[in-house]
Amino acid sequence: MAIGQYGQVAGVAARGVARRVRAVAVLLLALWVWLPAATARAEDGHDLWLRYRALPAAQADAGRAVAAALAAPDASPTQAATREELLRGLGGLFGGAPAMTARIDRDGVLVAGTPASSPVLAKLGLDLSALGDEGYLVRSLRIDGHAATVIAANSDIGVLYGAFHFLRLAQSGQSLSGLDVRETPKVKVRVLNHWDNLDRYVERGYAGQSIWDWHKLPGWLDPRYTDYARANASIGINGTVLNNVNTSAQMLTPQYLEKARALAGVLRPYGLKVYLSARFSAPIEIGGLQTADPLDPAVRRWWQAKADEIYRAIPDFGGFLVKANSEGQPGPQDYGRSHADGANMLAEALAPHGGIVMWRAFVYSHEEPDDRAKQAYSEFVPYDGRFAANVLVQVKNGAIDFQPREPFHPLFGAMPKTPLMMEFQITKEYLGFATHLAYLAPMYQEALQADTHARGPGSTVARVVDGSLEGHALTGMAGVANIGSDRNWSGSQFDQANWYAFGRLAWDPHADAAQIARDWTRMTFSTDPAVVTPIVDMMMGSREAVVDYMTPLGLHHLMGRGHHYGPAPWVEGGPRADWTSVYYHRADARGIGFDRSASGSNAVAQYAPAVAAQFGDIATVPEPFLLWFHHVPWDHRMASGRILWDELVHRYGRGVDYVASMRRTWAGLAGRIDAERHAEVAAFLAIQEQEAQWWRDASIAYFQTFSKRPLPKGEKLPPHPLAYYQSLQFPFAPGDGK
Ligand code: GCV
Repeated sequence: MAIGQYGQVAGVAARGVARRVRAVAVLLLALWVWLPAATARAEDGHDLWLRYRALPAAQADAGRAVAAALAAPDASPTQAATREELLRGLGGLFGGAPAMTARIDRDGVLVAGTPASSPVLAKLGLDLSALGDEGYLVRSLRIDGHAATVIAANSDIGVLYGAFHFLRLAQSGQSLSGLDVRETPKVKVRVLNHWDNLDRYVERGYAGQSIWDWHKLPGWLDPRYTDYARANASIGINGTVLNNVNTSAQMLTPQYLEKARALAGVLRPYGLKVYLSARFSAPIEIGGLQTADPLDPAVRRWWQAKADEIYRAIPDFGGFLVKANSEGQPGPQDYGRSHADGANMLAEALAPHGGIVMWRAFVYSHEEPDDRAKQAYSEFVPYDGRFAANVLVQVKNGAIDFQPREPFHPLFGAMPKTPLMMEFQITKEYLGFATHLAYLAPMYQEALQADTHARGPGSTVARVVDGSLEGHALTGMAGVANIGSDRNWSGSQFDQANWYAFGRLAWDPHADAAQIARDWTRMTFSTDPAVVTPIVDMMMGSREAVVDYMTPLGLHHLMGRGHHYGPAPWVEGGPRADWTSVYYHRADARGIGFDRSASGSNAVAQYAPAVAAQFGDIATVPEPFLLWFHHVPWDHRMASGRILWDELVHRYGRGVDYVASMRRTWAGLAGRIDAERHAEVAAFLAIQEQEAQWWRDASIAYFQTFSKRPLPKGEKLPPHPLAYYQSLQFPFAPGDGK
């Protein structure tokens, strides 16, 4: 191009640029005027289930009549938070906040407080003795001849929980008259476990970065921390472990303890205690000692001094969570000591301050070639009764690792002298990451309602966890958080339901998954039955669909290596056999499945005799666990009348079909759900359908090389040869362990 020409072109370009700049300026001005209004209406899921959008007129009128005025103290931070939440919630729902009052001189006063904080409640003399320090009651009654509602408890936190209960009733469109609610938590320690690293990377996290902005702490307290605390308090969660179980010792340095102190200050008014994951080798890494041997006096002194230091900064510190001698983490076995030795050393350091140790039973040894499913039991049962009184042993729901379906962990019921806390995974490491709609409460409920038979029929896992089976007062439930920096907190709208359901089940492990789904849907989307019913139906079958299209009939651990994304039943080789897929499915020309019966690894023997007999016999094992416990011939006749191979193929397809049906249901809700959230869910469901199909096709292509059988009539062949599925690589899939 000649220079003159260039100049001419440049001149034209310059005029074009000027025109574009003017156009952009006009657009920006328009946006400046329009955006505030638009964003005020935006529904991107950031408000979680605490949206407090205006109720339909009739419900709002009825609500206003019940809570026209509010008598609630605000002398303590928790009281202030309670009052603020009630004003915010009732104001949003009823179209105007109630007036504040100190007297009951009319109908429709909502009274919230303790006998110590509220003169009205002190005069009423309600019997609160059975409520403990976190329970509450919500009751409609008459005070001085006026209709009133009271939210009463023995502690400020109890009142806050009660306020959230009242708001839930209002928000989910339930009647606010004739109330007589009495609630106490059935589990004492109800905690989230964040697998968040100090560089904000979240292991197995699919919702962005860690919400803890460590670098800016303690100077900057992101308002999100308060919203996080509100959301947790609304479902009764009372603790949070801030850092990953695969932790750096840095967390225990003064620099980071100062940051944790700042977070504790924000979370405290909402009843959330801060806990930390502790690296067992910290005395060496940050303490300058030569050893971390739990029986070494210098090591014990180091932990005691560390505990004293932490409690000086955080007087209500909850305690430590420890992953030891598991997946390369240091632990007491490095010194020939036991898990009890390690846990008790930390327990001793925390005990004078009232802290606890949550010692994880997720262990499987590098040296031990035994069935991985058996190892935690083998390592822990001999120490039953040897743990200090302030130790909870934290046990995953199943013996392998948060698979879409696992039988309950055989440790439940096998350590009667030790309080065992449940560990569920809320983040969906093995259930499709953020994009697959899988409501996990039915999975949690399945584990909790499983009968260990430890003390005869009715010895459910829930009764082990709530302490009622063996009379333990220290009880707990942990959920591996799915929370991150994404606007919608959990990576998807529906993953919020799993956070919500975890909290509700930690409060009451006997609660019902469908009821929880109804409450969540009413609060999150709409109280309209035309919306609630299809959404709840869709949610309730969603986890089973994932089981179907990923790991039907008891198959497990068949996902991509390392990142765990997508199907890879062909994974073999590498550092250890029990990190491969072939170790778990054991497909061959004869059949498929892991023989854990008496003729195989005999893992069934770790269950109580009645359960072992049921699981150990191919004729009585429930079909959902068939291939977990047995190696089954391809032509084994199933309850449906199909042979095993045909049944497998059928289940894969059934899972895909379910996702297609969820897409149709969701499409039918267009216009009834705000456009932004509707579009996001629709897009994610489309991804889920593609990926479900991928799981089905890849799995069938692979297993057919063993079964050597045709697909049943009407079933479509995978569109690609096996080599295609095997060639797919995902080096940047999120959440991988580092
Ligand atoms: C935090 C599985 C996960 C790991 C996790 C581990 C655990 O193995 O893949 O990322 O590590 O469980 O629970 O400790």
